[in-house]
Amino acid sequence: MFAMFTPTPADKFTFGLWTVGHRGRDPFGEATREAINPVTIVRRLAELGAYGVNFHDNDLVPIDASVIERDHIVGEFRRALTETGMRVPMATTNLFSDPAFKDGAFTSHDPRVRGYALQKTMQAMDLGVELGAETYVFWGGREGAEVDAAKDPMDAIKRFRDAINFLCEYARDQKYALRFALEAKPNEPRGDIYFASTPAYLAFIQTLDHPEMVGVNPEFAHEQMAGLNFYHVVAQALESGKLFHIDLNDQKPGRFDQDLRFGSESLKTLFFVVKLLEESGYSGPRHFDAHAYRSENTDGVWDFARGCMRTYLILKDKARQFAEDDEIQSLLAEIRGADERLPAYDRGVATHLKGFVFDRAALASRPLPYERLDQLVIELLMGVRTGKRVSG
Ligand code: DIG
Ligand code: MN
Ligand code: MN
Repeated sequence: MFAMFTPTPADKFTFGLWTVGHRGRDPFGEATREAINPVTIVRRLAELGAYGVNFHDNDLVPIDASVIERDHIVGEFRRALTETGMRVPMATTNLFSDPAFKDGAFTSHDPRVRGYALQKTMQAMDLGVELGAETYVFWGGREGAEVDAAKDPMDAIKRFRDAINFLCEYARDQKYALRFALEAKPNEPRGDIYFASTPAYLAFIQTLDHPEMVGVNPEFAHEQMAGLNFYHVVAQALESGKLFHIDLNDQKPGRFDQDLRFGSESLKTLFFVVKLLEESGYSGPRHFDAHAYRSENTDGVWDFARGCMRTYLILKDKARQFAEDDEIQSLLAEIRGADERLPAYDRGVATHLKGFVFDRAALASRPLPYERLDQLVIELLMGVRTGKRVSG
């Protein structure tokens, strides 16, 4: 049974260098773990069955590294990738740690900061492409405000649009086969972050010069912080063809961004997310943007990584059981009925519909056995149903 849930690269699980490399520092305490070298991370994740690693520019190359140091670091990293077969599906820029970005990067009032953010991103795009990245993520950790008197949110949106348009042109000019994925978050580290949720980005993308190049990278914890149903958010991104990447983790509602091990808190919602990803044919990486508890030692970091992948595979098998469960499927058929689509508009259809007499009482009296259905899902997730008809 254990072998069923052992990941392989075919599962396309990825981790950021910053996730398993997280040293446990938080706003109230220093690091509790030693740094783990990127080469070690590549090797250990490969041993665990991961598909790849992602990185911010400065996760790999320190911001003050010389050209010689950079080339050495990148060379060692590339060697580890080659030896292990690990990929780099996604890259991104750290536009949130350096104090220069204290009041934003792309949305800063200061055009010099905005220019530096573009420079840093172009260089990071070059590095990402050099190592094989096909998706480039933008998470605007500092693109926000504490004092709304100071920054016009409409100017912020315009500046962010100018930056993404500029970088799309850079990618086209360089002939990079990159797609961009925008990652939303409602707050933290800023009091409020612009584009607070994934739907906000889905609307924004339509206003860009090259909307076809840009999608979203929803993160469970961030949408949970915004009080949204992540399953619905991912469905909207998928339905609009804009789910270019996904950040999986877990989160308790109403807390700071916990970036918890996948499946450690929200099994039911994450079950539907895994079911959706697998049944929709989403072919992108399953990226765990999460980290071990601060209380863990380095061994615990690898327990964390193993747990993320194992829980995903267990939920994937639960989705199979759900699809094969006769009782669940017959309830779905009953609830959904014929599920036929209404005809598109023409004057005849509209006239007929306007004149039709609906029996409202009959509509209201239709049985909807959601209690039975949801109980079956709970029992499936709790392991007392195995997807086949069972007694009791
Ligand atoms: C935080 O959720 C952000 C950063 O870690 C990174 O820029 C992005 C990529 O997954 N997620
Ligand atoms: Mn997060
Ligand atoms: Mn993220």
